[in-house]
Amino acid sequence: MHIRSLFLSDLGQNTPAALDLPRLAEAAMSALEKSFAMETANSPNHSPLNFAGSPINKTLSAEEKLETFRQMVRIRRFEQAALKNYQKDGTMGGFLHLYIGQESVAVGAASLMGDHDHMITAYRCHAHALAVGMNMNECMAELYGKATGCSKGKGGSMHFFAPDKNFWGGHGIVAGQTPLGLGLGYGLKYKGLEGCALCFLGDGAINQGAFHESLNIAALFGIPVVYIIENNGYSMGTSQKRSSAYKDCLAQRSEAYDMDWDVVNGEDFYEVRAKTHIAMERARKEHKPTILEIMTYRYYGHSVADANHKKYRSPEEIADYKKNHDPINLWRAKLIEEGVLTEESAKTIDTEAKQEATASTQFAEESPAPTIEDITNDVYWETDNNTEASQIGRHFFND
Ligand SMILES: Cc1ncc(C[n+]2csc(CCOP(=O)(O)OP(=O)(O)O)c2C)c(N)n1
Ligand SMILES: [Mg+2]
Repeated sequence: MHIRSLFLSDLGQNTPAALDLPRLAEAAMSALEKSFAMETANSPNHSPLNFAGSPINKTLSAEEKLETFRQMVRIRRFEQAALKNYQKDGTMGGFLHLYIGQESVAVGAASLMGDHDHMITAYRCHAHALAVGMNMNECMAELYGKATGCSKGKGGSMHFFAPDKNFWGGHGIVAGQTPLGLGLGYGLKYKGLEGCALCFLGDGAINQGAFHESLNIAALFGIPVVYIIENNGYSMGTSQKRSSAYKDCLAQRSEAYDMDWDVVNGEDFYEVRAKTHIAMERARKEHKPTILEIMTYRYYGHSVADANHKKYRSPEEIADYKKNHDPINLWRAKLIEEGVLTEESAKTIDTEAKQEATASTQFAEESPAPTIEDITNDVYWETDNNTEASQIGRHFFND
């Protein structure tokens, strides 16, 4: 049995049926994948499932590998500090959706981005923000609703943004980001830029009409967009099996739109990078969209308000993931095995990440709150720029 099938069959009745990955991969194989498979098949050291040997991973330097590990650790420590702060004294409010357990997905994808690539995601956005290079201070301050936050304290947990880093948020309407991701890709093609849009969504978002409308246009117009389903098995308290109709997997639905797809084992950092890279190249060079379904898991509830998260899944299931499938532990072990990381340097990276998170808490707590005068700023471009339309209060229709 393939490792991923084992991984899924461990999960019990609330989880997707075991996937036969080799068969699915064969069905979904593109020309690029075939050339990689042929290359690896011809090399005595690399089997097609040895993703460390994929072209994009072979070129990773030791320093770059360490950097990806550092990013994952920073994200986890940031979120653990955020949870602690949230529960501390009530000064942090609003939603808090933690990404803990899924770190390899955002970091793997962000590590592949070039100057013309863009990223957009749903409300579980802390990791994507840090992975594209936002700093902990602006992110923690945003959680506290402070003026120094990345969205000036008006967005909170669900709305981290950094347009200067090609990061377009942080969206609360389930699947609302999917037509926006399409638009990012359309913009690239329209401007003749060789880049792609990475649009993340949850397994619960795939049944939304807006997503299917986006898929249709993406395939019809040849838009350079990669839809990445982060399949953590649950949408709020509902398992994938109880919410979605599917044959073998969710990504396979793309076949109805004549679109390429693949399923990815999210706990294997090399696999995340290898398969995401193939999809990104397909978008950049051939203007073809792809759906990737990355199998992953969240350790905490849907948000901090989800106190019953051990009722819709067993404590054993969560414990199994933490013990056997944690993406940070697995990447750490791989890097130690490769001689890139030592136990000692791993500890140093962890200590530094904790210190950075603590410092960001202090920064956020000491930062000023937004002023009342600022409350209507950054809502309408017309108001901010004092256009004629804003003066008559009719922003969109002049007749
Ligand atoms: C259009 C819409 N319907 C319902 C909701 C309420 N809601 C918020 S998150 C969520 C579950 C989404 O789950 P999934 O897409 O799997 O993402 P995950 O939370 O697992 O990352 C729902 C139903 C919403 N925000 N928007
Ligand atoms: Mg989900």
